[in-house]
Amino acid sequence: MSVITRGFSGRGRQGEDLPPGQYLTEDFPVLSAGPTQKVDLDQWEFGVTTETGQRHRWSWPELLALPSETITVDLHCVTKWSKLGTAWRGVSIDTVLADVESAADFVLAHSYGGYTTNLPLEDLVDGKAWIAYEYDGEPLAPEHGGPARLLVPHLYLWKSAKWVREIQLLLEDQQGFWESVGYHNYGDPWREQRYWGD
Ligand SMILES: Nc1nc2c(c(=O)[nH]1)N[C@H]1C(S)=C(S)[C@@H](COP(=O)(O)O)O[C@H]1N2
Ligand SMILES: [Mo]
Repeated sequence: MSVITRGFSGRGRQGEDLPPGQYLTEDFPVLSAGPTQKVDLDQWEFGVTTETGQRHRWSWPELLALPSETITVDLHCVTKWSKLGTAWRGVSIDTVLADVESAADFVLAHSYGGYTTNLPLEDLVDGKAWIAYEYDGEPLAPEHGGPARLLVPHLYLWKSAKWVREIQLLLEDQQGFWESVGYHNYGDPWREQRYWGD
């Protein structure tokens, strides 16, 4: 299956209409709060845990066996760079949630290395987010979150947790790493939601 996402807002993508305060970049900056994680694929595991403690787990071969999609999306970092038309392959969050029973409205995404970020569950479903493991036709490089990262392109890129390990489903919102130190809880680039109070 192939999905072309033109930007969740429906705007054109050729730079005529960048989110406010953003500039275009051609290269792909690396931004990490800590060291690049090196996760052995034999040990690697991705999980979904529900609010009742039900656990769903995928090994690396199990993740690769799930239906994947190619997606082309624009990236917007809160440090003001935007990169347009990036090409990825990954598994839709809809696919990993297909057999998960939950009444949750919120998610805390956890990464190898301890990074966390929070999102409303509705921002991960209906074709809006992926567990991405290829970039530009190649395995995702470790500095960009390989072997696999969350990709939520309609929000600022700090929501796209690199080295993603787990999606924790929650009945109540729980702030992640940047959200707890002053970054906006939601982070919509088109509304320039960079910091608390924006
Ligand atoms: N695990 C983890 N994920 C993370 C980060 C991080 O520090 N650790 N930084 C976030 C931020 S602030 C940005 S802008 C993007 C950067 O992704 P890139 O390095 O692939 O450009 O990753 C996000 N995901
Ligand atoms: Mo960022």
